[in-house]
Amino acid sequence: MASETDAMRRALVVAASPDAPLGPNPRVGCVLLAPDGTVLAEGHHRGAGTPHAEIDALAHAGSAARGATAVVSLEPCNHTGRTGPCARALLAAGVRRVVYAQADPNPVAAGGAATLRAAGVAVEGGLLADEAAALNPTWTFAVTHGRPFVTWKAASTLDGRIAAADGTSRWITSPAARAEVHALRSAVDAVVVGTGTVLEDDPHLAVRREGEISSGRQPLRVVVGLRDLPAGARVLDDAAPTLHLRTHDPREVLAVLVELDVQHVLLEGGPTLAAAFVRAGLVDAVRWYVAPALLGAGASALADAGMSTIAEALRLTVTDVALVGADVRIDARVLRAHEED
Ligand code: AOF
Ligand code: ZN
Repeated sequence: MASETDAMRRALVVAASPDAPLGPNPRVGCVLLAPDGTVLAEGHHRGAGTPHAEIDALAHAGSAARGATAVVSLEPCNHTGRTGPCARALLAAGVRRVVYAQADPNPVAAGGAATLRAAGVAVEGGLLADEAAALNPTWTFAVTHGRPFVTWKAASTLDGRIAAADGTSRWITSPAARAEVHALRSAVDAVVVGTGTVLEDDPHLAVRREGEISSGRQPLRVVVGLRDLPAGARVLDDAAPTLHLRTHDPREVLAVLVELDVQHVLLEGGPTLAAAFVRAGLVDAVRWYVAPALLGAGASALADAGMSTIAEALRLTVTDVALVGADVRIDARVLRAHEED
């Protein structure tokens, strides 16, 4: 016997099964309960193009699904995309009640709750909705805002310098911090730098583990700017796909990327590119490594972003602080007016 809340907790756990990849689709779980509260079946989604969680659970339940309650972490879809629509499949299986957590923010897929209600199914939404959204934070952000979530990563000295006066910048932070950045890259969908960074530093931007190119997830490498890239640039090798966007407009960059299913961007560019994103209001979070070192002169992490008086400072909320090797890691969020409550 499981309560609907217990079943939803279980749906959230199975949604995050190890075989549910980070990718363009949300991670979704489903538990089917018999009228007496017995668990009939569980199911989860395993990535774009595979059956949705509801279909997976229905396949396991077979005819026992008749009269059941479906507990799903996302509102059942109403569209025929790569698969679906799940609302129709639940009806066809004879499910009588549907409890979902997060309403589907995807305009293409939304409307399943209304379809089910219109067909006489009892539908309840919102149970553990925040937990469900937290399972797919960047998917939720990207489909709600129509653009990827942007995390700006920077590494500086205590006095905010990213290079010395003579331009030397290798290595400000310790190996432990640099290893973490590779793990962060493998968790995002795209890494973005400017042409200036490619021309000056010739970064590789691929995910490496212990010096070797990782065989796991590699983000799309994106270079932004009008200048041509040198033919031998390391970013052009075949370790990961690379895209050169000949624009300086962060909005345009994100518009192209969201169409390519990029939901989380890691901005690793220099001070000019960072300033363009800050100026456009398109930095959502900051991952900062502070090395306990002082330079006193040299480039600062952020170029002029259009603020000239203290009241205009971009204020962040720190979400986490940790020591990484010899350095301090700070994670912070940019809270927009409507998010502050
Ligand atoms: C999933 N898994 O279990 C559910 C989803 O590309 P498609 O056709 O598979 O559709 C993806 C959309 O379907 C997704 O963005 C979400 O709005 C909805 N529900 N998606 O990937 C699932 N239930
Ligand atoms: Zn579906």
